[in-house]
Amino acid sequence: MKKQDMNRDWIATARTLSQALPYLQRYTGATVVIKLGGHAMGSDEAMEDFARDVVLMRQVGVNPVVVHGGGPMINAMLERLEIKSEFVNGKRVTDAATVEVVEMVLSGLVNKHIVQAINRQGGKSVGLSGKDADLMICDQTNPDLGFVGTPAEMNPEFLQELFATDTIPVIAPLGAGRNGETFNVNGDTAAGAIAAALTADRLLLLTDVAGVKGANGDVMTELKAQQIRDLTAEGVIAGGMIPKTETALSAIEGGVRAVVILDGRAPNACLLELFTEHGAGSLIRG
Ligand code: X2W
Repeated sequence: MKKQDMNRDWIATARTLSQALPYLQRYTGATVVIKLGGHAMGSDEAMEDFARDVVLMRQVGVNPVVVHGGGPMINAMLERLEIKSEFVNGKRVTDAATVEVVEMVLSGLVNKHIVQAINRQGGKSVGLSGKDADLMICDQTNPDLGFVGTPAEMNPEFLQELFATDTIPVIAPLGAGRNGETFNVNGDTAAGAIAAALTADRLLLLTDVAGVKGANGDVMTELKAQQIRDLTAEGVIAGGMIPKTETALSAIEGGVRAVVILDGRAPNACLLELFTEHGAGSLIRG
């Protein structure tokens, strides 16, 4: 690169930082829950980029909370152990053997992978699940699904203590049952419940699609809750998008200010959404 062009590059970087000031000010002290789905977790480089974005958020005074999934990683381990698995309405039928694997993979492998990536970028991250400090007490969703839980009682107070010490919680979507059971919770559902319990300013649902598509196939950048209901009734919102939009609606009803559904594989997706005028994905408000 020519010296002159290189200078231009740095000038553009400085300009970008300067233009971010109002956004940085707006989000100081804000709580942002980020759901990182298994399908949005790409290469090691992509994880490094995600971790850097989260550490930057913490650095500028945001309280980021990462809630993760890991469906594909659970599938891979179940296959290695030759345990068959099926989904009913987007939820894994979870017997006693399966829930052990789910907990080992999510709380162990996936959770620690994310924690380590954040710490390598200079953050201070701790890994938890919904069991820690009774964060997410669950009831059984439906006897036909086995150990699948629905969040019933949330105890998020201890997360405030972590925020006060600049600690970034990374949470696996498992919950404790009232009789000592372990429940497997859909990652989106867990993220929505945690965001509502914290009355978060933003819930970012990082997926592998660009956002909610309208009737013409284009991504809708802003939607009201009522539009989601209408588009779902019309069949425009369908398939795998339904659990995401349902999570968005219940999070908003639970007091979350806005929910964004966005492509987590896009570079710096979280920063683009929070700190630029451009935004990313579909922003949903009440
Ligand atoms: C999910 C939990 C992981 C998850 C499962 O067992 O796959 C249920 O289905 P993604 O990557 O976000 O899909 N739990 C009840 O949600 O992972």
